[in-house]
Amino acid sequence: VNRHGTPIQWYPGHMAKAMRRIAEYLEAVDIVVEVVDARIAHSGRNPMLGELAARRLRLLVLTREDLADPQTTGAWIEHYAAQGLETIAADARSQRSAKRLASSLGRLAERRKGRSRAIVLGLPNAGKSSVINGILGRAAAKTEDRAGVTRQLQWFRVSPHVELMDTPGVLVPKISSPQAQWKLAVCGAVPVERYDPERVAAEFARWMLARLSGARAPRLQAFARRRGFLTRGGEIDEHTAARAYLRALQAGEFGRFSFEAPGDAQ
Ligand SMILES: Nc1nc2c(ncn2[C@@H]2O[C@H](COP(=O)(O)OP(=O)(O)OP(=O)(O)O)[C@@H](O)[C@H]2O)c(=O)[nH]1
Ligand SMILES: [Mg+2]
Repeated sequence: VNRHGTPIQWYPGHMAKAMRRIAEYLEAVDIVVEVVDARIAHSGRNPMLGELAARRLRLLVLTREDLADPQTTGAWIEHYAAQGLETIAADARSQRSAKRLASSLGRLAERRKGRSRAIVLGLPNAGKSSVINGILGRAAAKTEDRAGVTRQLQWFRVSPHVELMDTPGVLVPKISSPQAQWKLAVCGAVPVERYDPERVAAEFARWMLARLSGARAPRLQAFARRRGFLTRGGEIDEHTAARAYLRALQAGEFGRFSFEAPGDAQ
């Protein structure tokens, strides 16, 4: 939600075009690798994918396991496994995860005779390009800590038999629930200029205070005072403080948070 209280409307032209091209390529691939931030293992998925990726081999990668609550991530893996969806939790920057991802992809590819093509899909900033670099074992795809880095669809060769396509992150045309909106913003899927940090920080605080257990982040006011986010008049500069607060939350400085669990009403 932006500062005028209207819902985030983030579906720029390049994304609509990318979504159309992704749908075309989905026809030609055998394997779909869905990359989802483990902290939003429900809202971080693209609801259109079920239909678009039907009859393809599927792998769900829950990235940022290093920032998520480990127990909740385990519960998500069980939840999706029960639906027949192979799911792996990963820190996409680590070699250990890269090895596990490469072997899972290799196993899926072996189920196809001959060549296989895989496509990597997910929200902006979910870690798609990092997953690809891990599997390739080199920094071939550009990665950066902001949404909207990959702009083009691009093939990478993993082995003589396997090719992998990187794609730009796409959001659904309209983010449905207000709950999903702040979570996507906190997880970095929405570019910073598209939402009001004070509102998102307030939504996060409401969520955190309503639950009974789990990590506790400081209140925004306390954080702002401690870090010296003050205006010339000595008042708290809430806007700048809220941006820094969300960056710290996103980087794991307040502990590990999972914003959704399988049992929640979503
Ligand atoms: N802590 C942590 N950071 C990660 C992980 N995976 C990716 N990142 C970081 O998240 C940022 C985004 O990663 P990218 O691989 O560029 O994400 P993307 O999905 O390709 O993003 P777009 O191309 O913008 O859609 C980078 O700064 C990565 O280093 C992870 O598992 N844990
Ligand atoms: Mg990318």
